[in-house]
Amino acid sequence: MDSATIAAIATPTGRGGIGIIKVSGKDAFSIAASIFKKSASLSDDSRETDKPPFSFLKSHRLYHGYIVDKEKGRVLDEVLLSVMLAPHTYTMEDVVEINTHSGSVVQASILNLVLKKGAKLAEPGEFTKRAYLNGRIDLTQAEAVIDIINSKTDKALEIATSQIKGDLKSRIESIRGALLDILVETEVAIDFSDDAGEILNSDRTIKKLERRVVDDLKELIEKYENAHVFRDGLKMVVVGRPNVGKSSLMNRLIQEDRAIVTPIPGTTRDLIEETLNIHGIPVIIADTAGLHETDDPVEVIGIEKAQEYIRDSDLILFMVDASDPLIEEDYKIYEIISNKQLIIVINKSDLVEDDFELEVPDSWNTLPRIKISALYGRGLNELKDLIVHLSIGEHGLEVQNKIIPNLRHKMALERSLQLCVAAIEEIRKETSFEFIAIDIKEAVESLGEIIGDTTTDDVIDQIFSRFCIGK
Ligand SMILES: Nc1nc2c(ncn2[C@@H]2O[C@H](COP(=O)(O)OP(=O)(O)O)[C@@H](O)[C@H]2O)c(=O)[nH]1
Ligand SMILES: [Mg+2]
Repeated sequence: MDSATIAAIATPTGRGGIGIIKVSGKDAFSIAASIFKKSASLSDDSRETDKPPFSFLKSHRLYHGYIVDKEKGRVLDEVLLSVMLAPHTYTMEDVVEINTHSGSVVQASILNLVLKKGAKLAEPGEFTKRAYLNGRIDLTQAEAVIDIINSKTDKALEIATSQIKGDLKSRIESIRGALLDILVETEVAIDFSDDAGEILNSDRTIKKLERRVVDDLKELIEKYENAHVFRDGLKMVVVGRPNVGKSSLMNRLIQEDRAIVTPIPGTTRDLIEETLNIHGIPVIIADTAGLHETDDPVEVIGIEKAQEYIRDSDLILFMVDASDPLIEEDYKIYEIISNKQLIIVINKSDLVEDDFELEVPDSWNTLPRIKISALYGRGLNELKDLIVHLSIGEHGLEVQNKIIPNLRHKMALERSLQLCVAAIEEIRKETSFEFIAIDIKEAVESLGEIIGDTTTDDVIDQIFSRFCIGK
């Protein structure tokens, strides 16, 4: 691991109450001491001469004082300095945090001073990566850090905090422990092949694999299927010809269900995008400008964007107008979206009789369909229920336990499951113990990828690249 001392501004840019500059590594204390003057010692330089410059800093204390650029003889800010000695810190290294007044110039000047004293600018996620590499947290807990930051609903936060506590890690470790027991038995059976039958009783081993490994793996995979949208959210888009009421529906939903939203770089588009909280699911909903044929180059770009967005979305609300028979344009739009998961939303139901049924082609009859009035807010709860119903598994809302694997975990769980099922089959067929051991060993490794024991550097880099600088 890179042994440089790293530093970064940990708080968001812009004006605010305070800003925090984090420094981690073996030189954190000496760097801090070289730029910090404790409040009482600002006018008293005598102490510095006979003691190492940072001996007055005690671990897990907060000091009031000033950041001073000694070369320029200038005080940069009045600050609080927290000092934390390894290993009881976020990174398990020496950590200093400088609580400054917030403001981009003051923070940048202090950071530059820290860098000038020998620190290296931290990469995105590097503090958390060090916490992982130094063994304070496993990879699932590191992933939970980013999940907490990205949480847009209470439920998403609950899942993330359970994971940061290590609940998923413990589950994986316990399954892996059971597999390792079986692996040891198998390997002993290989070494003492004459007594193999006594060492490895097939019925008992199969039962152990099924009860303590396969069932648990299946349960975790099911949890992903049933409830991952609570964490990952759902991308939904409203499409339909002009004037059917797409924007009216968006506005209604935003007023009722707007979730906690933070600006996420890279999502600014020419589409209007909002995050809703529908029964705990963070739903990113977008309103498309329209999908009609046009020669206007600006509109063409908008339509291309809409099509791209449709490709990436999980669910489409296909809106039609109850008060107006379907026309060619509706069918054309349907062709573009027909391979996606759809809900046909028949809007403006206030303009027709209650028992009115819009005439639709036979092929649409199997699609979920709902009548609403965006103008009067009618049918919105039913629409939300339908959205939730379509996006979570059968038992999604009942999932009490907060351990919900993410996609990366699920793929490793599936691979591990496959190998265990194969191993059971081999034991039944009395295949050689060598083959059984290979499968079990790979199943163990696959679980190791989840917690980070056997994860490749590429995957680790990819996980930490999703972090922001200073985390
Ligand atoms: N009667 C009625 N009018 C609606 C309803 N929803 C939207 N409208 C009206 O239809 C027009 C077009 O709505 P808008 O939301 O801009 O449609 P968009 O072009 O699909 O975004 C506006 O005059 C809305 O007030 C509805 O449920 N009932
Ligand atoms: Mg509109």
